[in-house]
Amino acid sequence: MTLEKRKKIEMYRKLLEIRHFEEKVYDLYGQNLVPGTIHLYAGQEAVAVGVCANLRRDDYITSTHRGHGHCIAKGAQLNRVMAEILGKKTGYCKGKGGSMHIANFSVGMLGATAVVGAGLPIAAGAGLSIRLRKTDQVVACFFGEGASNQGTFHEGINMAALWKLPVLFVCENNLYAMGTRQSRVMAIENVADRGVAYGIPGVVVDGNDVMAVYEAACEAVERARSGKGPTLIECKTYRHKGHSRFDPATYRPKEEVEEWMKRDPITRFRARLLEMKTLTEEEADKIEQDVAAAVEDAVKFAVESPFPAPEEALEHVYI
Ligand SMILES: Cc1ncc(C[n+]2csc(CCOP(=O)(O)OP(=O)(O)O)c2C)c(N)n1
Repeated sequence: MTLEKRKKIEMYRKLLEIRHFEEKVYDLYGQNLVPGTIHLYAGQEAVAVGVCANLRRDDYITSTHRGHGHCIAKGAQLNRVMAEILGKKTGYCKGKGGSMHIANFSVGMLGATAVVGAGLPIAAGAGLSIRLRKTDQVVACFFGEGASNQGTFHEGINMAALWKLPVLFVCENNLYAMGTRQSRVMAIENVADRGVAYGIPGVVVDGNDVMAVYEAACEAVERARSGKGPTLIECKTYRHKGHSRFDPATYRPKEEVEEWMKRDPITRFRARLLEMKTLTEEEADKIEQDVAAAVEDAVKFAVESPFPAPEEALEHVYI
């Protein structure tokens, strides 16, 4: 299957948006402008971009604590995501969600969550709502390999499989859950192998190859939209930074980090686009410059936006 040129360029731009965005968030955190902590998505961009490039605006996603990239890939505006992370009133949740609880229903982003594994039953629930409303929407549910050891993984996938709900369960296997290597807590190498226990397809893809992710998700979306039920897609990937902003990630061997850095999803996709003559060097550079400028604008917008007033503290929240 070949991807048309426009789609590939759009995906390249989105990958860059997420990378530049995350680098800025890292810096802003260092300047003490970000409340709480942050979990950066740099290195894993091809997963969110490859999956979301198959989704319509009215499709849904559920996210994790590492959710900035999911939000941007699903079509959220950089300005308002950045403002939310900085706790500003102009953010998608009026500054009250922040990095780990950002949601934006207008683009189908059902929410980030600090509770590991919480997205799976939520995605099954959204899938059930689609079934009851008789639409042809789908849900993509992102989670880590650590989350796949939670009971919610079993509960969510089991019900979705039983009722053939239109859900893509997308495991982002970045090898570590905080500082714990997968091999210390799981007897199997591939989370996708667990699909068989629920009677659904489980596929492993190179999560640092945006086209491979796109193609796997394309098949899973077709399956979901046509009423055949969920697919479990495991994307093998790697985060560039530590688990959170506080984590220097010294538990990862230097050679392993170097090896994965060579497989950076953006460098690889750029090389492929040049090789396929989809873009020239100049065109690729221009896209990156435009993205860098858009991210700068988002920072300016967020920094200059006001905080919510103290008397608004209890508005728009569940109490
Ligand atoms: C229910 C629950 N248990 C434990 C934690 C603490 N915790 C936060 S992130 C994390 C690791 C999650 O790993 P994974 O699901 O692989 O996602 P990754 O951070 O690698 O993206 C843990 C254990 C939590 N937030 N929620």
